[in-house]
Amino acid sequence: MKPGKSQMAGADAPDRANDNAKLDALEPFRSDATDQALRTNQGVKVSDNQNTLKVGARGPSLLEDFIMREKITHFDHERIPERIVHARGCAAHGYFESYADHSALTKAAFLRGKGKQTPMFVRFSTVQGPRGSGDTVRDVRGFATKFYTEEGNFDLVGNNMPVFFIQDAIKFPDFVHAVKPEPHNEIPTGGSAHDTFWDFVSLVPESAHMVLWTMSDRAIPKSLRTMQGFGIHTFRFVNTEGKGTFVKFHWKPKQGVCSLVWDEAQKLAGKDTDFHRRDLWESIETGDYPEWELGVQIVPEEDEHAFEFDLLDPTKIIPEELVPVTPLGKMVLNRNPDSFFAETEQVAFCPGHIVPGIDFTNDPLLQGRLFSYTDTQISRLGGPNFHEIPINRPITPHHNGQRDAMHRMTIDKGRASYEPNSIDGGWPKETPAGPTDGGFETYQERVDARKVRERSESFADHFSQARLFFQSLSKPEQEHVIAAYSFELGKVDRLFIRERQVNEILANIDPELASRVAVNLGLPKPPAGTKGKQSSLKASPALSQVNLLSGDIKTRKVALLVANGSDAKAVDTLKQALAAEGAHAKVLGPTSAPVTTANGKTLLVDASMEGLPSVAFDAVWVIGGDAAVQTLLQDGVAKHYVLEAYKHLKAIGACPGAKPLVDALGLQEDAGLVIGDPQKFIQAIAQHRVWAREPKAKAIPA
Ligand code: HDE
Repeated sequence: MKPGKSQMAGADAPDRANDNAKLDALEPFRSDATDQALRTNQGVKVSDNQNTLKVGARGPSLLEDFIMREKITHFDHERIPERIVHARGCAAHGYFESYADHSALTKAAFLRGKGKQTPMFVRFSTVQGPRGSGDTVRDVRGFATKFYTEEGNFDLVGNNMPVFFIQDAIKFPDFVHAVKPEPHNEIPTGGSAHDTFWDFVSLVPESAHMVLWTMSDRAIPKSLRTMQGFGIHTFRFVNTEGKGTFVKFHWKPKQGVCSLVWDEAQKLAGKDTDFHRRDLWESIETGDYPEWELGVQIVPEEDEHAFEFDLLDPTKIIPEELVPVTPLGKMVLNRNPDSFFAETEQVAFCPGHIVPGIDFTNDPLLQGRLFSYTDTQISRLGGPNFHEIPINRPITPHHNGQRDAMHRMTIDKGRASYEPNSIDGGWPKETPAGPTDGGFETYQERVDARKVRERSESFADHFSQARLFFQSLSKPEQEHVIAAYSFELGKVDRLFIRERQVNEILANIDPELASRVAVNLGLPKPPAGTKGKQSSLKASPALSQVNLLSGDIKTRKVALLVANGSDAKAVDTLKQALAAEGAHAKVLGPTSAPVTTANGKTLLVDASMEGLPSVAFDAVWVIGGDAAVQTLLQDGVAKHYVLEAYKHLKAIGACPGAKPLVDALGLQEDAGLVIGDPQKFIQAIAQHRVWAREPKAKAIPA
């Protein structure tokens, strides 16, 4: 379940075989069938796993065949209900390492010590679609992390966007019913471009900010490795002296933050439904362990009311320009699960899983979540003992008086399942709260008010931060937002819903956004918005992805296009130049068959161009060689390959000898289309996209 010590000790070239052996010893529940006999669940060795017991070779099957019945019965029950939301996901093991002793902030043991490591399991997900839906749909991504700390499990169950659609948990079933596929025909799968979603959000202005995030490039991440993660709610740290501090959690990817372009995302949903999970899996297998830095925005309790928004309102961020993110440590994902079902599917996160040193606030969305997650596991995982499933077990011992129920796995010794007791010596006993290593003690916040069903006045501003977000985006990012609203609302059948979203929501966010979307939908000019509250910041540069690139090309994937007659030396040169920067090149031919190079040698290819389309890569380079270029010029797939990479604003390189192909496609050199200059090509890849090309690229057929 958790990485063994050796694996946690560092991400550098681990001795995998050795690590696995140690892990097996640590985790006896991980089953390895090597050298083992095939047996029934009762331990009986099986002599024939091919044939049912019958009366004669052609006769009827016998009910007494307990081997066949056990096997089929188990099979009949293999599926469990998928998650109500976040059903599609993938996960990895790793560790967290604290940068320093943070005990002035929190008494949580996993944050008290420089270099202290804690095993982790992390599950990424989409929200709307079922388990088998595509990875690259426009959606929020779940970013659920479990820290197996020595004081118990801490789950930070966040998303890749820093705010949420609603302010109060009681609205969650309404929101989810609206965004899920429509009830009569179960369409659409995986997306929000349909009437019920836009009906709801156009009637609920508190959703304006989050909907803007989902219409931004953040909703189509390039990779799970290039997403930020956010705890969203304001939480509380409690230090060794019992002092509380408000915190907002942030995960910042070392790989930088970047996204797909919309056409690419849509094509990938068909060409590689598993694009994101494959990328995560392969990165870990290759040793390109993804890393994120965990940080917090720290707000002293005295400053609770110092902001122009309410810290308890989950539709608001604290702009990083007002409160910077203080780094606490890093997370490294370095091991893939052995069993998707046993680990990724059965893992049960809950925002209520906290440890001493961390506490909640009164955010009404968070408060509802504290109830919902445990409750849902009871039906999804079949009872209240889901904490005994290996992936969910804390690494600490856990003894208490809870007994029995479905699927109990622990065999409790002793007679007393109650407390206090004198029969078992009073064990297990409470631990008094303390500065460190104490029992959990809730932060003693003073609350003095009437019981009401009310929304705080301080939650009433729904547009100022949506506006701040839109105005903080670069021009291309803004264009994508306009295009996304136009696309989604264009799929809404009821015209009054389109109009309401534009006139009552977008017009209050930004006049240009509203009028451009109105034009695209053929709607009348929207009214002037009510403006409402303005953010005191003009822009928050920390919100734009163009400011969040890693600056290098590590782990980027580059396609080298070859054919018979390609220049073998150019292949080697490119491969070496890219490898030196930590990128990965794949050689692609017209088919999967090896090609013969210009000097008559056999060159193996990694795949055909159809097998690994350009959408699967960050950049493309066309290798020179007269005969090869002539072949590629006759090959529609090859030409489409380069054109599509151009359309998707990717770096494209070509050997001087391959320029005729670039010319024949009518493409001109630009900051990202380079002839014969690998270094310039590498710089272009580091920029992620050639944004200046976007207006021109629109003319390329999709
Ligand atoms: Fe969730 N959410 N949620 N959610 N959520 C679930 O729990 C819920 C919310 C998030 O990889 C469910 O185990 C309510 C915000 C993630 O296993 C369920 C409310 C955020 C995951 C549930 C919210 C999230 C879930 C479904 C409003 C970001 C996937 C299965 C009060 C901070 C965890 C499950 C995984 C999953 C309820 C709102 C993130 C039904 C009631 C806000 C990442 O319990």
